Amino acid sequence: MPFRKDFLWGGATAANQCEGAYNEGGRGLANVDVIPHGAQRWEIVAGNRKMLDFEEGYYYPAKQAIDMYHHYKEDIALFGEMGFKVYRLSIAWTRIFPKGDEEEPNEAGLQFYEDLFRECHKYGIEPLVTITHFDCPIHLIKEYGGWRNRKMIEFYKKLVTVLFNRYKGLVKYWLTFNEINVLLHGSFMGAGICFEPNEDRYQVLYTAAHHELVASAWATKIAHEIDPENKVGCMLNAGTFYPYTCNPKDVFKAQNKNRENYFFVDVQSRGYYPNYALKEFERNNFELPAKEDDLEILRNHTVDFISFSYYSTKTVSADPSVESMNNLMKSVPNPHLKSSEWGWQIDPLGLRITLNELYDRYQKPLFIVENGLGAKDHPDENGYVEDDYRIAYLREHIQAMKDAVELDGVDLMGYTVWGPIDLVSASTGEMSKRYGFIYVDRDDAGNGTLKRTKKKSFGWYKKVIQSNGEIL
Ligand code: BGP
Repeated sequence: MPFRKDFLWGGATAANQCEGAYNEGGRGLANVDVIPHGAQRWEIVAGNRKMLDFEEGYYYPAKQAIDMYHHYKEDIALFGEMGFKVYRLSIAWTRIFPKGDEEEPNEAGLQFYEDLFRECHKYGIEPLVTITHFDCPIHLIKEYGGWRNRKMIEFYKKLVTVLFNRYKGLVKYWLTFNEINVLLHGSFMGAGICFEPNEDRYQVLYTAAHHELVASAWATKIAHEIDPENKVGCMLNAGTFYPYTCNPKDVFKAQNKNRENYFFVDVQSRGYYPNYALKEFERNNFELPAKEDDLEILRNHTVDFISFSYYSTKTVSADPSVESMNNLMKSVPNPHLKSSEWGWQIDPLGLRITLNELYDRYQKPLFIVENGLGAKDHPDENGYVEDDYRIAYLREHIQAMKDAVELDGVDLMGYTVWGPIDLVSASTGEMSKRYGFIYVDRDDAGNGTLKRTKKKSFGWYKKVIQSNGEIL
């Protein structure tokens, strides 16, 4: 049997991509609410165009999303029916602290998640909670500049202390920051950063990174103090960079690109800044804004496990004439791989490679907390979707992870498919980029009944879980 008996099969969502109800239960406004669908989206996500409130003429998909705020009982029942062992979800910071710097938390928000966690436990589902999944209260951005400001560490510490106390006994798996490395690319979405004209972006980004890394270590410390049962993980947007050719220049470039990502986990898992990063800081005249006991906190409070999202590998070339595709991270199209309808390349063996790289490097349990295929679905008149393409994608990826466990000895705790129920896409704001086992009747402009319908993949994944990955 390749997988542990207690292997955590399930699915993953993020508050802003599914909850909706943006102004209910005393919730405040967050960066993720004011990122519209459409041509402007990427500029805003990246922090190049400031939009800190709703503006006329734009559609904001997070406002209603799939309205899970009001449908969570129905949705969790469906996850239970599939046999989920774990459900990864995120807390909307602004439900707990609507502005972010209040003295007291918002009871309605705390109660909402308590009810939701209790609902999970009814079905034997363990919640896995992402403390921040791309969300930052707008007030903290307007007032303090988001994660560029050291004060964010204190606000975050306050948030996590409230969460760990309130949900003691209900939640034991926590992730500190979703895809922490995304702050380098989607800086407004990842860290609430809007760039000022002509400022030194390197300084801003690595200052914010330091603040998040220290906040993450504090969270680990506080989690363990409040409940020694708590297990805290970091979360990386992973996918190994391949060299485009065997030219050593390409290989070296790939090594450097990998380090740009592993940098975060190096600190979170080993507890100190690696030499290659210190040298890079020096070359960029960047002085680490480490104060007080930062370095000690980092060293003494490393994560218990390493989680990551995996959609694809990336490819780099040292030759500037070789063109890249411009996704979240630039990548040269890999001629050996097919692509999804959104140009994301499909590489199941790359998952096995990534698992091995991470395990070799850190020797800590791994958790794949996102993987899946975003595709256009075509429901029949009853809303039923025959999504064999999605089943094929997942089957190949699960086989690759099985190989990593069975043949390579990687220690893997679990696997949560991204978007087990259709939800809003983070990169495009579309509904039509669907990942789910459950179809949601809603389109890119916000029309639809929100009715939930099981797709073909629903029954397939149920069998995968039932057989602990034996039947694919
Ligand atoms: C990851 C994010 C998720 C999710 C996923 C799929 O980067 O953590 O929030 O959305 O990617 O991406 P997309 O929604 O753009 O297809």
